[in-house]
Amino acid sequence: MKIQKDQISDYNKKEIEGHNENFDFLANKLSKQGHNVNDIVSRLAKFQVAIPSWALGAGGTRFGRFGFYGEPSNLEQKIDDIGILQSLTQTAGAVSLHIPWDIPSDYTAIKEQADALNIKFDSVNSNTFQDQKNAKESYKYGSLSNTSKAVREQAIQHNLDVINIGNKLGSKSLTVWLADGSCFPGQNNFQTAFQNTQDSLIDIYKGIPDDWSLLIEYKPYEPNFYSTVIQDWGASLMLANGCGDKAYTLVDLGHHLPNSNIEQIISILQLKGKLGGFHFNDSKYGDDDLTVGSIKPYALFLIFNELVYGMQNNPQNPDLAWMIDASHNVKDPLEDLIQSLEAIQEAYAKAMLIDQKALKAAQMENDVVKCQEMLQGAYRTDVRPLLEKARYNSGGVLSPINAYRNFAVREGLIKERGKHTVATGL
Ligand code: RM4
Ligand code: MN
Ligand code: MN
Repeated sequence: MKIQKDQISDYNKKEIEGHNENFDFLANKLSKQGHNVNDIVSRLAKFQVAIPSWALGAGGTRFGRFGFYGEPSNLEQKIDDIGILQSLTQTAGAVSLHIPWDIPSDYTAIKEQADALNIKFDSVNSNTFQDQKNAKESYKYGSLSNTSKAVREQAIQHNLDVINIGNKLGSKSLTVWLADGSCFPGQNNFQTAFQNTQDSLIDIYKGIPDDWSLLIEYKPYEPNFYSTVIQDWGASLMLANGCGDKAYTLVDLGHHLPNSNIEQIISILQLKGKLGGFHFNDSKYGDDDLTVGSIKPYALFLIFNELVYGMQNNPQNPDLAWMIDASHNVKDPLEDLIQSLEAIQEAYAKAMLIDQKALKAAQMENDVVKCQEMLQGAYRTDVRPLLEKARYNSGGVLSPINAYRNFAVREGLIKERGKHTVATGL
């Protein structure tokens, strides 16, 4: 199913008047405050977020999985779904593949399909947290950290294979997330597990092409509940430094213990030129993988404040790999992704309203109240007309969720694919 250009322009006609009114009012106000509104809108239009190939079906929990009708059952259909997101939002210009869940069968065909939909191949993700059919060795007791050399070698080889696949598609980074760790005290020797992981990552790093990055993701617990080998950003940074210049830390918003100051972590990683990628989601307790901005929108805004500061002041970082990493049971995955994309853009737009120079001046004077007023002033601004304008200028729709429902996209997908399809993934 494809959304046609004239469907979009017909739809926008219904909403353009209301949009223009809201936009003019806001643009006028912001210009008076000294903001360059056109610049903000064009930055928003450029900001593209990768969609993970595993988020297009219904997510499961360890207690069950409730399917969603019309799910994509192969990679081509997943790319089609991202094409729908891209037509509506003009923000979902990339896909991030998880291997082996989504190995292309015909590389040329899949590249052509993605090109036609204006979708790039972002970071490729390896998977050594599940055993694959017919695999010789098992990852039950870890992969890159395993006490067995044969297991480590199999896991290293898998990562090298993933680089190879990404290379054929035009990806520029490999993301490694490990489930390695232990469930019980005494099960592992922490030092041996860490050292094995470092050595394995160095072997993988040797296979990273010159214009690629190796992104190392951390997570404090789950599926191992006593210890995780790469438990936090410090461990990830140490491992990245141990590999070399092309290795970076990847921050997943859900991978922190409650109340961690994520924006501070991001800020320091940027200062050191070691922030390589980002997984957006939201959570109340752990790695809940909920819709971005659904629980803690102010925290998301504070994170973007640091990211905007970093974009302006820390050229030592590579272009970040932005990705949504969320999936769950209760929403239509495409509507959910639209909401996440909107929340990301909203936080970004608000962060761009902070006058960084004035903030710095207030900080120099230790004017704590003024600093807070500046942050919260930006946060309280309803920036949605700016997002609409960015989408509209790029050929998207003014209100993606409404348009999605108005075009009866899910119904169309069910007609095309049937009800009981199941997507690959968790
Ligand atoms: C992990 C982590 C990884 C993702 C898997 C599916 O918790 O967030 O990034 O690849 O889940
Ligand atoms: Mn993640
Ligand atoms: Mn996660």
